Amino acid sequence: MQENSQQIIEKTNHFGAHNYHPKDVVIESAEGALVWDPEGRQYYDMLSAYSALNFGHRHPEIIAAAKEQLDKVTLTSRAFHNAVLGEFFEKLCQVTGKDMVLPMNTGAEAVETALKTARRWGVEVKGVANGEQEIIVCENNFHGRTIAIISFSTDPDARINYGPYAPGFHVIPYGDAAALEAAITPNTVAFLVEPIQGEAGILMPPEGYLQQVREICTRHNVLMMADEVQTGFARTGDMFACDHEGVVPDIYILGKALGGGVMPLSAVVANRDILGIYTPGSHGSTFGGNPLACACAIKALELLVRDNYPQMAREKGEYFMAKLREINNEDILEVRGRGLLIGVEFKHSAVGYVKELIAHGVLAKETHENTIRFAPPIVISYEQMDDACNRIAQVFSK
Ligand code: IF1
Repeated sequence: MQENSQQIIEKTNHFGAHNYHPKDVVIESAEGALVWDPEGRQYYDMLSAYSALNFGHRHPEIIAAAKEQLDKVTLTSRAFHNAVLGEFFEKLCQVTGKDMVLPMNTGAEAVETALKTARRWGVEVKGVANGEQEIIVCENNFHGRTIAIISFSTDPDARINYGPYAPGFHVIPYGDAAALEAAITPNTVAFLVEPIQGEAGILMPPEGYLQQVREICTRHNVLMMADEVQTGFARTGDMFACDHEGVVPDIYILGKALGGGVMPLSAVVANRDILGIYTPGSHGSTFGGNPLACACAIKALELLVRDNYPQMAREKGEYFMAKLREINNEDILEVRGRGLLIGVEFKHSAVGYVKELIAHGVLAKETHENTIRFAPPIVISYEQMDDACNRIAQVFSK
């Protein structure tokens, strides 16, 4: 039976837990930067599954790689080797400049893996007593939804009534290097940080912050763990957002776009002196590193370099941001961002605008009420950006 959007929404709301409050749009099919609903209405996807769709919907070469793998083998188990895992590791090491990869599935799992890595490294390499390890994190962070991660969230919606909370985390203000220095103790094993805070409203730290963090972490033998789940893989106009300050973290936490927008795939990437702490049985995942996800990732990593996605995002981002800045609306406080991760902050709630944008064929979402995030697939064309910006201007000028 062919259902219309309203019927689909009602069914979804009836049978599904209400841990989301989606906008009234049903996506039935998609290609590149465009999506369509069951009634055939067309929209620009300006959210890109929070940067998981950097390559656009159904990039033809990623789909071809997935189809080829579908006809061979999709899942083995880490009890055996699979024919594509090694190649995926090698390619990810080339792109990150690191030695070793530990694959998982979701961003939250990669963050959990980084936390476990740091705790174990803290005992086995740094010499901290087990149970005494401390990890420093930032206010307004977003790192995922697991118990450990929400234990150090400062967002009441994300953590309320999920206690008891995991100990061993210390929260400091974001963008404040002095606060990091002051929070470090002999038991500190790691500092977990987003190079740009996404969920907090596309917040860029003060220029030089990441370099200061790097210097402080090195001086205190504390692991710098960059959560590049959302910012990684060209989104911000560099391969990684840390590149903007020429900073190399000890640990990259990666996800979202890594699976090419087709499969969930995440990873912790670091050098041997850190990831070398793992021994058989100490960590793992049924689907982590499965052949289908790896085949998608191998192609995605290849495209990133071959087609120079960082440069694409940088140039398109500048173009898009300039167009947004031309829009005349006294209620716009700021247009900010880097590459194609852009936030438009209003003096008041942006929820009404989001609704209007959708009615005008532009899918976007507010973050923290007042800021609208624009993060189209990096493959969006200039013509499409022009058209989308005209629609956005129409809405914002009202
Ligand atoms: C949702 C936000 C974005 C992330 C960073 C880890 C994860 C995320 C920096 C976890 C995930 C997502 C999750 C998604 C909404 C989205 C989001 F608004 F909630 F904050 F992108 F900005 N580190 N971010 O941004 O990755 O386990 O989800 O694969 O609905 O929770 P995951």
